[in-house]
Amino acid sequence: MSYFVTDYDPTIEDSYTKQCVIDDVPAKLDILDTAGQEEFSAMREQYMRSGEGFLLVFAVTDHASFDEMYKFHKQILRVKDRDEFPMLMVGNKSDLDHQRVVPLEEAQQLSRQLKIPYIECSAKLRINVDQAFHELVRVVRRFQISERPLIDEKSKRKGGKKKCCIL
Ligand SMILES: Nc1nc2c(ncn2[C@@H]2O[C@H](COP(=O)(O)OP(=O)(O)OP(=O)(O)O)[C@@H](O)[C@H]2O)c(=O)[nH]1
Ligand SMILES: [Mg+2]
Repeated sequence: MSYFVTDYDPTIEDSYTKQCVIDDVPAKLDILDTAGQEEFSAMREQYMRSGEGFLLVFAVTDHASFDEMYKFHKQILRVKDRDEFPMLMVGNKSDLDHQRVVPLEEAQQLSRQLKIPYIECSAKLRINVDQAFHELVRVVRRFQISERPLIDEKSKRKGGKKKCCIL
């Protein structure tokens, strides 16, 4: 993941694993890089079902890619059947400032509307790439902690045996 590819080679589906320490807590990331092209959109709901957190990435030089953010966000919430879910919107290609067509303010406005954080990065210059992944892990962790009492309540209601959960 630490090299930059200059040719455009459309992704169908790639996966990576990475171990890192985020806020002093080790994390093992299973990263699924999915296709942006419409031809492969049939696979989207499948990976949305299994994902615990999502990076919604567009290019700040391509307004059409930004316009898709709203749709992906909505689709994830629908597939997850939730009002909110861990996601982070990422504006890539921040190095190409002279070709920028999505102003920072426009992206920040959508980020507020969708209630998901926004970060800009450059895969080419390796600016803010790790930060984007780390921030998503923080959002996932916060979400999963906030979900825990709900799970406990459910098992209490069922009147099941007390279980020891090692988390
Ligand atoms: N200048 C610049 N070019 C980039 C950056 N990130 C990607 N590119 C280039 O943009 C093109 C597309 O990059 P990809 O990573 O293949 O784009 P993608 O969104 O994964 O495309 P799909 O796999 O079809 O979804 C390639 O030519 C990359 O070299 C960046 O941060 N800065
Ligand atoms: Mg790709």
